[in-house]
Amino acid sequence: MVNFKDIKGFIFDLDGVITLTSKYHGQAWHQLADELGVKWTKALADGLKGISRMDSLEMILRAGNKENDFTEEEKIRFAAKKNDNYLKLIEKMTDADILPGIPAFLEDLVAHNYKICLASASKNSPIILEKLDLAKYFPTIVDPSKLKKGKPDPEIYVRGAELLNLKPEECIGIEDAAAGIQAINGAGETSIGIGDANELRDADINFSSTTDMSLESIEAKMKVNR
Ligand code: B16
Ligand code: MG
Repeated sequence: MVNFKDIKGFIFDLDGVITLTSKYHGQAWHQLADELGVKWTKALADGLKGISRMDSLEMILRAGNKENDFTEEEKIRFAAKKNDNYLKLIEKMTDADILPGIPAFLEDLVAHNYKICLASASKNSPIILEKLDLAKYFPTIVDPSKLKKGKPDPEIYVRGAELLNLKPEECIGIEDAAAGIQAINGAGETSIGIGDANELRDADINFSSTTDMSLESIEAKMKVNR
């Protein structure tokens, strides 16, 4: 584990760390799965967390043994339809939808001159940050459409550190999904897992919720693990 004093930047996942969009993703995919005749299950809903839009569609089709039933064009149409529904569902999001502790944590990062970046698989993240009134904290956002591979591949976190002009070991990544923790670890950054510590056991540090996360609590946990 690196020394907390060497940390210069924080790279955030969006869904499950800053706000909860998974319920809206879930609703929109559920509707599409029903239309395609694929049985919707909790395992399927959980498996889609952190996964890109097209990879999510492939996962749903595989769950219904329909992976070979559609052309690329049809798949692109299905994904666009899901996204239209999703955009309608997130229309009413406001700063009340920010997870607890996040605004104070971001303020503290700014006050201590840490660099901040967003590493979300979501192409809709700039819209969501605007709705949450958090865009000012994120001058740097990794564009997921420019990436070759989605999480768990480390590419998105490698790119995040590059955009911040930092070495990976100077960065902390924060994630709520196992695929995301794998991506942070693969990038050579320090990983914080938010949520179930067993599910996220590969994280360097765990917090059960965003409420418990602060610069002080991170420093304390990093010291214990050294
Ligand atoms: P979009 P994250 C991810 O966000 C979601 O967890 C995942 O369910 C979604 O499919 C993905 O973004 C792509 O989202 O369709 O809006 O481009 O956890 O990486 O912030
Ligand atoms: Mg997430």
